[in-house]
Amino acid sequence: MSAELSVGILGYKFMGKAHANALQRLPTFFPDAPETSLDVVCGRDEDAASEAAERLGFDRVVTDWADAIDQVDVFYNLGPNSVHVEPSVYALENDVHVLCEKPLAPTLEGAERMAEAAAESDAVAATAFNYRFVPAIQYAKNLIEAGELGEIRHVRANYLQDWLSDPEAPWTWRMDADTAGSGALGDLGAHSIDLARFLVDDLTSVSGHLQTFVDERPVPGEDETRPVTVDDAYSAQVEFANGAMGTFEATRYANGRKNANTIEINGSKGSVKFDLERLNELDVLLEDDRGFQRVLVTDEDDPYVEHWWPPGHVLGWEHTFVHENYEFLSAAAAGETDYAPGFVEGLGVQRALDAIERSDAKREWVDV
Ligand code: 4PW
Repeated sequence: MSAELSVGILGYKFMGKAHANALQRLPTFFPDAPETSLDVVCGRDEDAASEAAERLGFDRVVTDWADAIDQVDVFYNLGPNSVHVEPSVYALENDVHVLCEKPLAPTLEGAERMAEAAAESDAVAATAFNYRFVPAIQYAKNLIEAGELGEIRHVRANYLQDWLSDPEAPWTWRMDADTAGSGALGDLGAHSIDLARFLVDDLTSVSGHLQTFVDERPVPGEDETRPVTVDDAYSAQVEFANGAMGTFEATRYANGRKNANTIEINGSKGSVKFDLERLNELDVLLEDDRGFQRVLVTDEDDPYVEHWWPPGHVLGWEHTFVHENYEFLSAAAAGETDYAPGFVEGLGVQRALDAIERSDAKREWVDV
């Protein structure tokens, strides 16, 4: 492998743009990050992929994912969930590093195959849980690990959006069970569950509830509708390994909520509250406080902040991807196969997603 890591991406829309932007920011803001060359975009539609390659700063295009993987050091799997398994396994079998978007796979079996391939590979596997890399979330983690909140008792995690509340909003692959696996549960709940596992502990049992509000949606540009075969919303009660209890919810129908990814953790000595829509802040209550104090997490000694701007010069959503890519590429260059969040963590979340669906189907508590 050359000193420069060549990168190939599968999927060049929303997540392609987010990761390409991150890769381009790294040399300026994280000069110790491994050097990369933006090599190849993979897509079945050659014209669309060529347009994306030019816009995102990649050199060339291939239409077959195996060809792309054969030619690069690092493979970014940013396509729909149904294309996460085979290309990621193929890359890991060929010792090509992989960063795969979440949820890891449409099914638990798929995620298990991916985690097995990662365990047997010399390459580094990452699951793209970008919200771990928000400075305020890392600040919360440091407080929890230092025992500042005491024994953790409650976790309350919501991820609320409203882009489907109009029943005429168009059908997309995210509404198809074969392509996506699940709906709001996997797309949004995966983030909440990962944050809870990162900050608190593993989930051991769950009571889940799923709901689909609109059963079919219009197909853009065609005079037909297609069925919605995933959940529009979920909620879950959760038991953690350390004895804490949790309540989780995600929906695409919370009118007025655009990207409200929130988590609140209450311990025996203190609490923290985070809201992605105010991602530079963390509400903190410590032992002697009478109320929450709003901490602006933009000081130079706050996680990742020294790479950016002076205090108060706030960061945005896209910076989470820069931090994530910095950590992943650094681990890839160093061959750190125990990188987290890896496929082990992706599988851990997938087990919880699967348990929530099983619980809903049985209408009873189940073990994760
Ligand atoms: O992180 C979120 C995703 O999981 C994003 O902000 C948008 O909603 C895109 O997919 C989901």
